[in-house]
Amino acid sequence: METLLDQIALCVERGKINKVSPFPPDLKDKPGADELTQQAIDDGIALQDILNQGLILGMQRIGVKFRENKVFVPDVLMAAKAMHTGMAHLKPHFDSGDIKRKGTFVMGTVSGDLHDIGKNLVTMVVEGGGWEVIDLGIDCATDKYLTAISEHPGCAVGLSALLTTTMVNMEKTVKAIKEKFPETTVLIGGAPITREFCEKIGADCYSPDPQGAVDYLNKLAA
Ligand code: B1M
Repeated sequence: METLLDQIALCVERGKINKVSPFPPDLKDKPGADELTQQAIDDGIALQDILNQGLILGMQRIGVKFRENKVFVPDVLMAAKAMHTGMAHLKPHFDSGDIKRKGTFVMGTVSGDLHDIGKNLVTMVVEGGGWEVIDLGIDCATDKYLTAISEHPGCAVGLSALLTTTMVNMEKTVKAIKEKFPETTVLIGGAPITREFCEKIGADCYSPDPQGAVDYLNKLAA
């Protein structure tokens, strides 16, 4: 029998936000991540299970499908919206320390680069994977990353670049991070980035897609 947690995972995966949401059409008039998460809390299901076996599982499934080109950007956006709606019910429990996140991930698009669609997808999928995400935005100078790292000790850092001309800024920022905070794990990505470039500039991980980034982070947290 389908459990409440299965239903929550399905709602996130399919982008079903709440009962009044008409999307997806085959789930019209059915409760969404909003109502089902509240119901799970009311039923006394462990909060960590609601997060891990409901919301995060759904987001992980959509991340894998996106990597395999089985779904597209709008599907990930809808899933993230459903995830956020459910997470809103858990937020007071995060604030009180009843549920723990896996760690903190600081993410930004590098200096001189204004592209943020890929960066936003990475932040959504990583957040959906159970991480607290600090989104530094676009056009991030090196100092912005360094300040964020000192404000969030132990965080992992992600950099995105979409222009061949801003790859040089990515290199400068990664080198500065590794010089000042050698223990900090640095992930990089973006259309022109390659594994060879990652090795050359001394970053720890290159992923071509958001799910690869969260898989790498999850291994670190395990
Ligand atoms: Co720009 N642009 N753009 N642009 N733009 C490209 C990147 C370009 C390839 C287009 C082209 O010429 N064919 C080209 C770059 C060429 C090059 O460098 N060799 C280009 C150019 C030249 C420019 C301008 C210079 C144009 C001009 O003004 N003359 C200018 C630069 C502005 C600046 O940044 N300083 C510019 C501006 C813009 C817009 C503002 C109009 C807009 C951006 C809007 C926005 O982001 N809010 C834009 C867009 C939309 C594009 C294209 C069309 C799409 C980029 C995109 O969002 N892709 C792009 C051409 C193309 O790709 N077809 C292009 C979808 C997104 C989901 O993919 O960001 O790769 P992506 O992210 C992926 C992965 O790479 C990965 O996960 C994501 C999901 O799979 N990923 C990570 C990304 N970061 C990661 C980090 C990780 C892990 C994975 O770990 C940390």
